[in-house]
Amino acid sequence: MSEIKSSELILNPDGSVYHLNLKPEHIAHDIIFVGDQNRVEKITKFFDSVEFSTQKREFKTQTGTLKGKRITVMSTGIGPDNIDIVMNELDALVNIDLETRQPKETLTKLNIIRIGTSGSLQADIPVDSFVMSKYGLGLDNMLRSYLIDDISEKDIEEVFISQTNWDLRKGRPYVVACSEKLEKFIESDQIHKGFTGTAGGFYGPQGRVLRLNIQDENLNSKMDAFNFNGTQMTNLEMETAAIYGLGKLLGHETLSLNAIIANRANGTFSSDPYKAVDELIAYTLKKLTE
Ligand code: R1P
Repeated sequence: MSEIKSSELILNPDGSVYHLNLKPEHIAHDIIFVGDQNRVEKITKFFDSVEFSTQKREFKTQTGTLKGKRITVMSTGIGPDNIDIVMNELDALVNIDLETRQPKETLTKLNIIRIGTSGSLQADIPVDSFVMSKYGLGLDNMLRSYLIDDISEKDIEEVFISQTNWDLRKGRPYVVACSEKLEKFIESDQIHKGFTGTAGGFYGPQGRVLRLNIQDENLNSKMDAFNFNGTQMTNLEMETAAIYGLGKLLGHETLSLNAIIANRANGTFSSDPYKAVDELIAYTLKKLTE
């Protein structure tokens, strides 16, 4: 195979990948994603040691060890466009030989868990609870740049498009499932299993109206009412479906966990959102190391 050109896989002068500033030896195979760069140290402060730390733009990475397990924690910033960068560059670190610029013959699978924040769409998933996304529903289109027919759940997509009367000029929603392996590892009766919508923006794309009219003012009530064989949409955020989609395409295990900090159904916001996130961090680290 011909080598991947330097305009396509961009490396910094020190050989690290362009946006993440990382070399292969800097990352563990167990990775935690967070959105907020200030959340990285809220996790690594529990580590027994931190061996590596770097940051470029919103992408802050620390790798260390907790109870003998090597873990990398990385902030992705906000949104599916950033997930495209993070997933492709992480994959390049393990599955492309950066010297020869050739894909490796033996592929490495990463385990990636997101610890995020999200707004619930259902009154019975209250603020301060946790949601593990069984499915990600991408409303953002980023993944549509790839060939996704083999990994997307077209039957659920069709029902969503029809029940919400989705205007396809906004692009075609896609649905991708989580890693069953990681789901079994992390699940418990402390965590809701959910169906998570991933929007390409925070305001209009999530049905929030400030000063601008939105294309479908009934979008949120239609999403609340969506029902696929008893499965309802639980929450909305901006990364999960993109992580699941690129994870499946590239061959990595991915799971997204969110602390619910707002409830869009009853208009409430957590009185202490940082506490909810801290509790989800503690829950996840315990599960990863027990
Ligand atoms: C929006 O405020 C951001 O918060 C949520 C959304 O997905 C989006 O990234 O997650 P994080 O707290 O993980 O960033």
